[in-house]
Parts: sequence; C-alpha cells; structure tokens
Amino acid sequence: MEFGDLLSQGPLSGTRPPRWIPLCSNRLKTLAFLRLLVATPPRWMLFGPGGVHGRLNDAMTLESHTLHDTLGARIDGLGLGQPIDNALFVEILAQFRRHALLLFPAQDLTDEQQIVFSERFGPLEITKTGSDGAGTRQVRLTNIGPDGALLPSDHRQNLIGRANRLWHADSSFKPVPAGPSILSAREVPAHGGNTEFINMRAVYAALPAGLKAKVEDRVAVHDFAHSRAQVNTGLMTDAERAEVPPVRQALVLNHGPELGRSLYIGSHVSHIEGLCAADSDRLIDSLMGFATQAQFIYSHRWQRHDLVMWDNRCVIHRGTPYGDDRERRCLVRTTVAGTAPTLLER
Ligand SMILES: O=C(O)CCC(=O)C(=O)O
Ligand SMILES: [Fe+2]
Repeated sequence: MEFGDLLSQGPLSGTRPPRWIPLCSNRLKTLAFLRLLVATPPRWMLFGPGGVHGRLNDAMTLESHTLHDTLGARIDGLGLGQPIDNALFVEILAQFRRHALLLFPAQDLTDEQQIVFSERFGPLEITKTGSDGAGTRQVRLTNIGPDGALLPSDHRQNLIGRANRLWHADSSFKPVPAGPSILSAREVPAHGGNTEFINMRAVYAALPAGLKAKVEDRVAVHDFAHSRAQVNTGLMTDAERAEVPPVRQALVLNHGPELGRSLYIGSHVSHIEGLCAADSDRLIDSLMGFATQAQFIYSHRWQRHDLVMWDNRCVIHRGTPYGDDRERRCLVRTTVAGTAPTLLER
C-alpha cells in the first residue's frame, strides 16, 4: 500500500484531530501529507520520559485476524485507552482501510477514553435530539434506564433499538453523512443481540450486470422519518423531524481504483430519484435482497468490552433481537463526522 493512499483514508495528527479525509481527492491527499509533516511530533514527545504508557501500544507491525471473507479483522494486544503514537495509528488506519471493520477485544474504556480514541479519526458528530446522549459526542444504545433498571419493552429507547435492527449506514440521512462509527460494548446479553455487518463494496462488486446498470449515476433520497415510521409512526416528534429533513445521496460511491465502488443504501432510503414509486420500491427491494444474502453477512457476537469500528461509507449494519425485557444490553457509540457530501464521492 502506498503512503499516499493511506493518507487518503484518514488523519494522522497526534495533537489536533484533522478532518476525515474523503477517499479520492489528490488535492486533499497533498494537504493531508503537508499536515502530517507539520503536525507529527516525534514519539518521545507523545510518550514523555520513560514512555511508561507507551509500552503497551509500542507496536511493531500489527497482527490481525480476518473475521469474514468480505470484511473485518480482529486486533489483539492494544490498549486503546492508552496513548497511541502516530506510527501505530498509521498501522491502525491501514488495517481499517483494508478490512473496513476492526474488532479490538478487551477495551474497558471510559466514555472519555472512547472519545479521545475516536477523535484521532476526526471531529465527532453531536448526537441528535431524541437519542440517549443528545447534545454530546456519544450515543447510548441501551435498554437500561438512568436508574440502572431495565426499561419497559415498549419504552421509546427500546423502539429505537428495534429501528436499529433495520440495515442502515449511520447518519446517511444527514447532508454530510458519517465516516467511521466506533461502538463499545459495556453490557451484553447472554443470548442474541448480535450486530451484523455487510461490506457494500463486496456487494457492489458482485452485483449482476443488470442491477449495476440500474444504479449507475442514480441519486437516492434518505429520510430518517421514513425508517423510523417502519417501526412506529409516533417515534419522532415534529421538532425531531424538522431537524433532519430528507437529503440526496449518491447511490454508488467511488472509493478509487484500489478499493472500488460501494452501494450506499439502507433503511433510511425513502426512494430513488427519477423512478416512479413502484419502480423505485422494486429496485430498493432488489438491491437490499441481493446485499443481505447470508454469504455477505458478518454477525458479531459481542463480548463485554469489545470495541468494533466500521466505515459507514462502505458498511451497513443492524442489531439483532434479544430479550430486552429481561437481559441488559448497553452499547456506546461515537461517530466520526464525514467531510464531503456523497454526491462528490461518485
Ligand atoms: O444495536 C445494535 O446492535 C446496532 C446499533 C447501531 O445501529 C449503532 O450503534 O449504530
Ligand atoms: Fe447504527
């Protein structure tokens, strides 16, 4: 892998988090490289004398273990709550770029540590109104209330949990949708509650020619109210709806010659522009039917303190059912803001 390609996937600053850099702009690659030259402090400046905290993460070449044919790798032995120097961060980025999803087991992180790690990848999204964590840089996906007790099964938070069981890319309903999401398992149920992932670049590569022709140059409209209405029409207030009006997104994203193209679709898509309602529904169903075939799915069985991160620009995901009326589950997500509209990523 070329250094320039690596840079095109993400930021490298040790002190000030640069922006999540879109994949295919040479100008931005150059800017990122200049930023690296200016902002990369030597290792000793990051760790200080003795390098005590650095030792755990003072890595060599990272070893990873593939999770699935089409995406995902597990990386053991790092402590993401500890400082990560630039050399190691570059390796993490390279693995992330290669696998689109990374699992780091045994990361017992505080909220603040998760934020510090996540901000290495760029500024974080602020959680929107109506979610647990609104106004902060984290969202809690949980069936546990503030008093520590389980919430009733029909509680709004559990309904939101059910909406997350539809395949989606995080924040695809925003004008500039998210880059990576970083999800930390704080409490996990004994049965069920997996999160499942699909690499949409692998899906696009495998699309039959007829479907490929149908998605070429298309624009899809993503509407948060549309996906929420599939679970419960009363799930959003008027104020929440006004905060996230429908947006236009490219249906196919181009991640350059090495990575290829990705199908950008999921439950937030209300329709595809330029088609009548019936044709639009049919095309969405065909694409989702093709994408969600068993051979494309990596189903992650959570262990407590797993940290999983994926790139929303090429991965869709969904939660799976569990006994939310009797088992505790708490996942905490940080989401790296995207920097470019998808219509520029075609
Ligand atoms: O509950 C889950 O497994 C899915 C959560 C989810 O959609 C997210 O963290 O973005
Ligand atoms: Fe999600």
